[in-house]
Amino acid sequence: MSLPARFNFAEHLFALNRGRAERTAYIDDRGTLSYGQLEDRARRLAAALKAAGVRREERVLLLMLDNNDWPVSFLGCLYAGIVPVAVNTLLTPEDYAYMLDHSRAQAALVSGALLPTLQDAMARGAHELQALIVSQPAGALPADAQAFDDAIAKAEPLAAPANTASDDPGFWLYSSGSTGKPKGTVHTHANLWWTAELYGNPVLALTEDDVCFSAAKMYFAYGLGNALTFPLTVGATVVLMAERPTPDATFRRWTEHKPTVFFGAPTGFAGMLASPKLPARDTVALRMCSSAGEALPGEIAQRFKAHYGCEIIDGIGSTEMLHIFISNRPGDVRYGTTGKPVEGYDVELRGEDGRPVPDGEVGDLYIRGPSAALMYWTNREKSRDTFQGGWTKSGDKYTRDADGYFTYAGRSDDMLKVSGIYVSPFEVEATLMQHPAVLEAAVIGKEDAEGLTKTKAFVVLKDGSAATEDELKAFVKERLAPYKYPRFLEFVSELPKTATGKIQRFRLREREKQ
Ligand code: 3SK
Repeated sequence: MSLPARFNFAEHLFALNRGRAERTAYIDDRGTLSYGQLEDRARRLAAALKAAGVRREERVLLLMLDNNDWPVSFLGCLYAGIVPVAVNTLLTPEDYAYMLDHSRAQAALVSGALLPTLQDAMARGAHELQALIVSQPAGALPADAQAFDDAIAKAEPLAAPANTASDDPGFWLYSSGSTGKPKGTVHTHANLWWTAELYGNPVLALTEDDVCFSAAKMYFAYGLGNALTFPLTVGATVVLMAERPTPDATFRRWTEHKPTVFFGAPTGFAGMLASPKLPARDTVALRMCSSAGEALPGEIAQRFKAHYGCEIIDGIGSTEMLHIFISNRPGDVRYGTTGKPVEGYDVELRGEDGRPVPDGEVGDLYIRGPSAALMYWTNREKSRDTFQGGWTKSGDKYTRDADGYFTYAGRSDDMLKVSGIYVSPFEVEATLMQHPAVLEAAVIGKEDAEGLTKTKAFVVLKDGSAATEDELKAFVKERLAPYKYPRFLEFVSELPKTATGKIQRFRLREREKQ
């Protein structure tokens, strides 16, 4: 398996689907987009961006809800050799201000509903935006902005793709760490192809008759593969949903659009199984489900299978590796495990001495494979720590059994994964400490009754001050992305600390287990 030295992933997908111009590529809440329209609109957007002065290799912020304009934007940028920086739509103006400055984005593609947040970000700090293109504007546009549909209508399709190299930077995703700012993870055109070649095609084995639906949004590496790379590689149809993936919203798409393959995360599956509105088996068309983001408790997968007769294929991937590298396989699912390495990826579990650990022992997970990111942009220290001579450090701990199945054993750092999204305890603690009544705080992960991780905060109040649990939760919710607020909160008189004053979160974790 290899790629030519010159390779443009958008052109690769368009060429694969030129015989399917009339078939539906995407369905969103407003209508459908055929494969022919997808290519035409993406090439027009590519021309519009160039006309606006954006040059090859320059970055464009892509802050958009999942709808038909998202793949047009992403592929339009790639076609022009422009680098989309696809960002989480749930973040704060401060987060976007950092991303604009750090990526030096020259233009932004933004959903109308998110325009006020972006404008707030633009007012906060340095940015180099020359053009603002607004998808589905909610009202009158600012003088310097243009509507997405107008920009596309005015442009002629760009005649030819940028002559990109397979290893050229193709796009960025931001990845969060336990400390510091989010890291701009730079992926190549080839990396997208590799995830389809190694995981999408052989493991999922989608066909053009599949209808795919991903609860994970496309700005996540998981969602990008599920709703773009893998289905478009085989000419399948994708259902897109702009709203939050609540059980009700998901059920509506299951019964209206009849997806055959659903991509979710454990918290979502648990929520759906607990819902009194869970659709009956004969009202849906699911043939296979995928789960990632956090380890899937076996019991949830078994209850789902009993109800729908359909397997949930659990796997683990990362933003750095772009998609899944250890996975169960359809027809070979071992509940409670993440399965076996995907062919084409090498996986090692290393002990504290850096050497491989024997089966049954917990080790730090390292992966080697061709879809690894190039680097974290302008972050040499963290790039060196994560991308080590062909191997990528995942930050997860795993065990392998004698049959070769891998089982999740926690994170190597203090990071938490809540509903499949990384949360830094330090960020939540720092926010709690901005409250006038809070002296200090420590945040850990706590398993709920379903075995899924939620955030728990231990809070010490200042002498003579008062605050309620709800007040502090609301305080965090107002200041951070909503998924980061602590679901559990306990007031304590002091926090366990080392002699040098460092909070011992592991002691709090142990206490929770008792
Ligand atoms: O969280 C995961 O397991 C995952 C899977 C695919 C792509 C990206 C990620 C983070």
